[in-house]
Amino acid sequence: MKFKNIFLVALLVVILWACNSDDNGVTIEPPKALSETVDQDKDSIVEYLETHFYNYEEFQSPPADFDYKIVLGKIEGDNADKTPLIDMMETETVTVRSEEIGLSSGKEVEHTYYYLVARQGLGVKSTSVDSVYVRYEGLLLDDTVFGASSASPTWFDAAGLKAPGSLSFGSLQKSARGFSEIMQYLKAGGDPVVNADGTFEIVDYGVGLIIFPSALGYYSGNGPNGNIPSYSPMIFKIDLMAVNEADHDNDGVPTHLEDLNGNGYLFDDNTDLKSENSSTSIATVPDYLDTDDDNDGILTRDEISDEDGNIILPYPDTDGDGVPNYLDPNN
Ligand SMILES: [Ca+2]
Ligand SMILES: [Ca+2]
Ligand SMILES: [Ca+2]
Ligand SMILES: [Ca+2]
Repeated sequence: MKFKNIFLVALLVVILWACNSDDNGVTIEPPKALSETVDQDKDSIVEYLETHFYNYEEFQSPPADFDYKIVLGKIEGDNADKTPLIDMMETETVTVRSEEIGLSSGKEVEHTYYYLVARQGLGVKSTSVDSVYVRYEGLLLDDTVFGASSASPTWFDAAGLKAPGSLSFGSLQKSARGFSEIMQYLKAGGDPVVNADGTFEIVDYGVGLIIFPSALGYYSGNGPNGNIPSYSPMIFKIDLMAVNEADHDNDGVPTHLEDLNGNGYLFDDNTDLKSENSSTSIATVPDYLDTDDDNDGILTRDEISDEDGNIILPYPDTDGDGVPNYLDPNN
């Protein structure tokens, strides 16, 4: 319960801060409706996909010195006969709730993103909610690069990047949700290769590209560096070097298994939502951050462990109703 309390205090601080910031004399325009931006974004993304290609020939028949970097180009001139991205990318649809972008209208709007696996990778498969070690480059649809990792990869919390709200969710910084979605289609690199000088490198890592609408990005916001125009669809090139399975609340249930409805989104899985809503608290805690998922007063970890602290698999279900004890307040 201690973790939950800390989390609630953090959220309260954020909300108070948010209220204050409305008070500085600047008129804050309400964000546009999702139904307005979704079609605009789709049109501009499709136009991009019809007029651009990537260096698929190099990925198909890699030259000896190929660096496995995705290069995007326009279909014109010498490249007029290239196959456009629209014929090479896969699509997936996710639901965006208006609350996630700071609107309280209770709308849910389907959004489509486009992705491409240029190289699968030879290591472990990722999910879109684990800890990922990546290199990236982010672009706008006018091909401007707005940000990139250095040559060295960076660890990201793919789950936290999907946090809703225009500010943040608890201590989680709101980021581009679409950035995390590509991870589930890629695998990490193989075992690191140790060089003669003792340094090591990761080879055979996954390489992917994702293009998504602004509601999966910063929407009406401008990104962490303030250099992204409002309502920008975004493009990310991703090298997935390594993956660590996450258990954010350390309750013994891996984070990807706390996505109970299996939609890759963790903020709509909250087993004890009813009791959290009926408490005096203003905040709710999704399962992946909740150490007592069913709020029966027994920690999740204690409900899935034996006397020696080992996790019991499958998770115990004493009354055999198909709901494991840690999600069953009656058990
Ligand atoms: Ca979910
Ligand atoms: Ca909860
Ligand atoms: Ca939990
Ligand atoms: Ca419990």
